[in-house]
Amino acid sequence: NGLRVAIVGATGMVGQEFVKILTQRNFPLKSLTLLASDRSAGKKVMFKGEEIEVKETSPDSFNDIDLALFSAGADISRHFSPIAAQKGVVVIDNSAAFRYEADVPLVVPEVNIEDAKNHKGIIANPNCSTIQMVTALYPLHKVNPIKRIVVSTYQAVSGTGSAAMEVLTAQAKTVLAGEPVTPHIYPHQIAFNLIPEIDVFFDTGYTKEEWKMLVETRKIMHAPAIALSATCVRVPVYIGHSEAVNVEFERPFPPTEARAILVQAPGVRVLDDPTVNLYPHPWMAAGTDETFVGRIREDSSHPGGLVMWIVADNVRKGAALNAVQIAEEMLKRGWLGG
Ligand code: A2P
Ligand code: 11C
Repeated sequence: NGLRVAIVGATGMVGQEFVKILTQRNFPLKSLTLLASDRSAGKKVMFKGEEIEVKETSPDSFNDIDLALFSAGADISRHFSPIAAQKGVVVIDNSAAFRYEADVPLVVPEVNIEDAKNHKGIIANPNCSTIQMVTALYPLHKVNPIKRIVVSTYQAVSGTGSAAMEVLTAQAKTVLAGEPVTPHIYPHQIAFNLIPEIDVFFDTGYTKEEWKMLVETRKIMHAPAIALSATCVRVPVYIGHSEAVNVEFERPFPPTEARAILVQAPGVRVLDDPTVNLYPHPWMAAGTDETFVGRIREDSSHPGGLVMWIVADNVRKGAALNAVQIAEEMLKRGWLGG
């Protein structure tokens, strides 16, 4: 027993987190295949005290596989996911390639694991900023439907990949040395700065990252009428996305009631005591599995509205962990393997 699992993009940031999480959670494995580009073929990765050799991804890579976790970019997903699915592999894809297709479930286990049951071979893992927001908001939405969300994000450079983390370090050293920075990866300097641009701009003036938060939230929560306006900002933080979220419900929602619901909510941890400076922040959330919520208070501009601050590790809950949790929940329900 156990599954034959392949990781596509195993040398990348999310890919390496997949390997770590499968170990940490003792995921039931029959075999683990690590796939990347031809550049990485032959590299060795340690897994539970054993060396596994990375192989180049090819159609044949998926011949004896039950589950493939993809995080090698949308182009690789677009090319290889249908090939894998055709061979009977269940694909959980971390890219945006298939998220918005009607017959591809977009899943956050705490919200809509039931959607995964009717997959046609490919299940999509949502964008990191959406995952943590819906994890925290869905328990509230269930008891008092959300009408409108206004959210501002503070997103870590790891969302861009490992090269962007190196750019932040290099630029910080350059600034501290009093030298001028030449922007790289981002259109402006990211060290000691912030950049209100994530992904491409649309004609509406919103970026694709901001659009994703709207479209994905509606799809995951099965709430097509929710209105949402996002401003997504890159900040000089290595790991951990933060979000200031302003939510309007159908009925007034006293903060004490919301706090009591969130304390019980799966995957959520409330850290909210201003008297002792207790609230989540990215440095403490990095390396953890929960979605943290703090600063829960009534919206002073809208009676009955709530304001809160949501933080999670974007590489774990925002990517690799959420995908592994989908697989775990499907296994539990007998929807995967066997
Ligand atoms: P490689 O290391 O061989 O380039 P990140 O998100 O950190 O940038 O990582 C991207 C991941 O996608 C890496 O594991 C990378 O492998 C992988 N990748 C890039 N191009 C391809 C490709 N053509 N086929 C398979 N994997 C790829
Ligand atoms: C970021 N949210 O922080 C992005 C990374 O659609 O999966 C993930 C992009 C995506 O830059």
